[in-house]
Amino acid sequence: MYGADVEQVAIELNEDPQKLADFEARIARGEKIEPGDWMPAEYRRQLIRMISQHAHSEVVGMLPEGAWITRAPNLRRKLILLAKVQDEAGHGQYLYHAAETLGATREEMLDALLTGKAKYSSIFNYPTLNWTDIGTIGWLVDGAAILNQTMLARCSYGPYSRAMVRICMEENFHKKQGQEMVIRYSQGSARQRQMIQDAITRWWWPTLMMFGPHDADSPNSGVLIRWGIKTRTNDELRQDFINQLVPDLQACGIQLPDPDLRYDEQSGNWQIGEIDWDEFWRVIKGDGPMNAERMAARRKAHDDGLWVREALSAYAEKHSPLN
Ligand code: FAQ
Repeated sequence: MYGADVEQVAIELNEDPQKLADFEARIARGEKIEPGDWMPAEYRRQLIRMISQHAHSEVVGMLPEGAWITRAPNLRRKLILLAKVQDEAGHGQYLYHAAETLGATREEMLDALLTGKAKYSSIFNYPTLNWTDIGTIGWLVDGAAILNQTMLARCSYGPYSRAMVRICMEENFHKKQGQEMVIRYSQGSARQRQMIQDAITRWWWPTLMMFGPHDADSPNSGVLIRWGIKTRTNDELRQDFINQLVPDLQACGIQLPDPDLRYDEQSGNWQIGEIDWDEFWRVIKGDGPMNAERMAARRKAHDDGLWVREALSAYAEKHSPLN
């Protein structure tokens, strides 16, 4: 449907054809769509879905790394990790604000997360088993997130695009600190080399899944690309990531857990074996190694924060000019 002409799409979506044509012309001119502007209901729905899921991912994403703050091997590493986890909380806040500009309330979004209606990134349902997982998350997971978010920084919706600019700057620092750790441990003692190899072996495939299903199995890509929310597809971004990471990890002496990995001279791409899509769908449907634990942690944080929300509401009411 999203390959069809504007008249046809307007009929399918029950939108005014002229308004839809004007909206699409603005996007084609590279203009940003702002909160008060006319937009199709489906554009609003897709953005709320994607931005709120993105916000949830940032917040749930604090958990795997947060678990290691008290176990960092030295003060420098602890300070870096603290700052990184705190940045992720900030990213969650910018993103919830961006979704609020579309009419979603914070309560609705949190309710959707806590009742399991909204998704968050599959990657955060895997455990962090040893300290080198922290460097691996930085280089691989933040690295993958940056590729996707650099694209989103150019998206057609103004508030999302602007939030992404700042988030990408911070994620770049996250990626660099992770890369520095992986390189250092890959040149370290036999134990450190074994630990970093183990971490990369565990995180490699789940990181590739972060980009989402193959394009042919991605129901949302058509509309997202038509309206300039995504400008690259899941498979294109995943391939860029593979092409960047494979030579760099191999240069560290790290083996990737893919017997089918090979360089294709003709396309200039590193080709991988088949991703375990059954695992991917299981994880996003709630049956990954850490789903239950992550949701329990978020529910507990929400319950523990009740007194703060109540205090803020009471303060706001007391100081309201209407009182
Ligand atoms: N996990 O039709 P598509 C980070 C769902 S931030 C879970 O291809 P779409 C920072 C998808 O929602 C990481 N679900 O979907 C950090 C859809 O289901 P729905 C998060 C996934 O939207 C680092 C269904 O599958 N980044 O890591 C996943 O076109 C370190 C069909 O898929 C963002 O959220 C997945 N991996 O493309 C924090 C960026 N993939 O909703 C802490 C914004 C797909 O229809 C530490 N989002 N699904 O029920 C996006 O760019 C897109 O939404 C994609 C998916 C690319 C994730």
